[in-house]
Amino acid sequence: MDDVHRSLMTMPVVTMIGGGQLARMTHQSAIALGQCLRVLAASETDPAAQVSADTVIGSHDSLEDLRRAAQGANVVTFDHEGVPLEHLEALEADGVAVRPPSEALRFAQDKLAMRTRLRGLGLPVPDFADLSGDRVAAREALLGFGGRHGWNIVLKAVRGGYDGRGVWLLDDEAAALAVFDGIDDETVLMAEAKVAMRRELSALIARSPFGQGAAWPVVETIQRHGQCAVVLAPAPGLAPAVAERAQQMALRLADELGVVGVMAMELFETVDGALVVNELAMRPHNSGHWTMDGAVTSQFEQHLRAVLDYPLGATDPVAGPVVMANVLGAPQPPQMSMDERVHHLMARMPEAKIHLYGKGERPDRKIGHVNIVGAPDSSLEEVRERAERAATWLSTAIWNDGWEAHGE
Ligand code: AIR
Repeated sequence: MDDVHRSLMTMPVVTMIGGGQLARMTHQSAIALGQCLRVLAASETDPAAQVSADTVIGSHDSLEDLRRAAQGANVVTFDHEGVPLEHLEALEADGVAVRPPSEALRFAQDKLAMRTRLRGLGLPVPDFADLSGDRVAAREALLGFGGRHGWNIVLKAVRGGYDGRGVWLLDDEAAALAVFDGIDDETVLMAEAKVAMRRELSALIARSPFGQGAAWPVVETIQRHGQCAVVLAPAPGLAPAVAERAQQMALRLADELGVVGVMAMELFETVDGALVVNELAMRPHNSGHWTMDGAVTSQFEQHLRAVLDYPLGATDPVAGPVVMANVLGAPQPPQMSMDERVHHLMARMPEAKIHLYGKGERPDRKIGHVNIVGAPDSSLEEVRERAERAATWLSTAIWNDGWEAHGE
């Protein structure tokens, strides 16, 4: 064996199930750490399959494909929550190191199990109702729950929803019943009380099997059309004691559940300043994309460190406030090619850090993001204006401040 192969053989192999943008960006960090992330992707054109030399084409729903992808890998981890729990348990029974383990991941896959467990641990959650099981009884439970909350409720699919899919914000009985009665037999629903909130926050942490924990500054997330559009890091005007409480809640939960890797705890800050847990994700998360340019250790590197049980990296911000703005597919993809849009953005905003995922432009689909890292004395408003201007340009080929390049 030659030297290169001998040295490669000592480096770990991490398999990520799913070939989306989260796997693609994890791959970037794997390269820096001397690894090649193996991905199980549905097709060769998936964002991560485009860049990984070690792609296994297959389905996360097939145990056989999962076993092929896990073969010889040090650990198996995830870019989405969609892998059936029984397959994860089968891999674990084979002796595969599944991280996060199925015991923890099931709480990120099943919102009803998550709510129940969180409440059991004494963490603040909105009031909720279990609408699983017998449809007639569940309909009765919905009527009772809706009535108690003045129909100020949300219906959620217990499994499978993300980026606004599988969530219905409702205001009256007729709308709630229309959703409930129209749902297919496979979808299990739950109901939650709407929280009177000031804003949404995210506490992003990482935990290693050794038990080391690390927390990035708590951020504010701004949602549009039910999905994250902009992230302000750190959350402006957040009382240090509240930020610390959010971090402690996330770290404690990760410990209690045995989470390994990056975990995002999405929170509501209520109008009276309390925190309520909304969702959990046990993987790199949109609310952590700012760390790629704005923190000493990015969430993608940290996820690899954590699943491989390396010591964790520093989570400090590198400069002033950071704003991340998602590039979302426009309602009508612009005539101008993405490449030309990139040229124009680079010409006008040389400081913009561009991250594109190699995805087709479908309306509202996350196809990339832009980070603007402010100077220590920058105002958040000014940094945010730049980030949103850049992301809107990449989405639509329109400058939202009316600017037009002259002399072309
Ligand atoms: N993802 C997973 N859960 C939430 C999100 N945003 C990422 C993963 C997944 C990709 O989004 O990287 O593979 C799927 O994106 P799309 O646009 O193809 O649905």
